Amino acid sequence: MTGPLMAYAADQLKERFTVHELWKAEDKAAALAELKDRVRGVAGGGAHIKIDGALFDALPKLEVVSNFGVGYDNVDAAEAGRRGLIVTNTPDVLTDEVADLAIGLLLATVRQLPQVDRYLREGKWLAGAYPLTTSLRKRKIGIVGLGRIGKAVAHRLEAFGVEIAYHGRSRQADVAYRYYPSLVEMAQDVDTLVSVAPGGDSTYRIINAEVLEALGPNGIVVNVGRGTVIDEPALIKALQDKTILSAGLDVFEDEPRVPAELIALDHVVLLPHVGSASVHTREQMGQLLVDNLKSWFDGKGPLTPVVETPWKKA
Ligand code: NAP
Ligand code: 8YV
Repeated sequence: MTGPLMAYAADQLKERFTVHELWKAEDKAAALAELKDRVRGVAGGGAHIKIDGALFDALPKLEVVSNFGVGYDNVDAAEAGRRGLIVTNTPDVLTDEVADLAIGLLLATVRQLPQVDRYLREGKWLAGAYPLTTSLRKRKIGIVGLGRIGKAVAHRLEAFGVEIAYHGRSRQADVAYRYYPSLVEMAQDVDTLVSVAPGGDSTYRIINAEVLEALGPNGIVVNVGRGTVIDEPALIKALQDKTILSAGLDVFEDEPRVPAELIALDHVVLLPHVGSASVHTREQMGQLLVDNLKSWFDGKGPLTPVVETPWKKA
């Protein structure tokens, strides 16, 4: 294990395998040298230890990496593929939970729910009503990354009667929403961006100053994908200058460190990466992580390999 896992998953791993807890080792290089010829699987997740070529070099007997999370930007999956290793992730089991959170965060941002809550607690209601807020009514929503979670967000948004469009590298065959190959053009036509795109090089800071400017002064940005998808300094500047209206963020570029400039702004809603963080869904994710490893070491192949490391039954 490269980082701590919930007991629900860690206990199952310990029942079936000999588990080494790498993140607990004071001298990780020494721990890896000692484990060199024994480690055949890695259970990883979060940003604790990067799972990349250096780790693969250190563990020559490695066969499989089972990642806790559908996003695996913490794993160099392309390098794993080149070496014939398998990487698995936890798709689908968290889709509804994260989509629910995205809708909650969107509503919280538009209707300023945390700010309104603070207003009451601070006794300000006694002096007068909270100022009127902006509204979801008549908003046009552009989803960045219309994959499993993006589609679940769009499906929920249909019930709110808002216009929906999306941007990604390719048009999705199974939806009728308007597709924009250009993110800037979509930002010009909508007033709300909901990002559910993965991290990594291809999405690095694609929501940049130009996109934020195109979104305009009524613009709201919600991000439940990865923090690296947004140019954070550009977002902070747009919020400070009020060239966009507001933002609701569950993910940040350098978690768990959140820029003080963002925390200082009262017109943003900030969550500590809790999209999938319910007991139910984290257990489902933990189970899939464990089941991928069990299936692999039972000789049945991985259950949910990532695209960079496909697996075909021999
Ligand atoms: P998915 O089904 O693979 O969807 C990802 C979508 O992003 C696809 O529609 C893909 O479409 C699009 N995309 C990929 N690269 C892109 C690029 N360079 N530019 C624009 N769009 C791009 O994955 P998912 O299951 O929906 O999960 C999405 C992400 O959500 C994860 O990778 C993870 O980072 C994040 N997540 C966050 C939380 C949380 O707690 N906040 C929880 C779970 C997941 P194209 O291939 O057509 O571009
Ligand atoms: C997890 C996530 O919180 O699945 C993902 O991609 O971002 C979240 O569900 C995270 O992976 C746990 O480290």
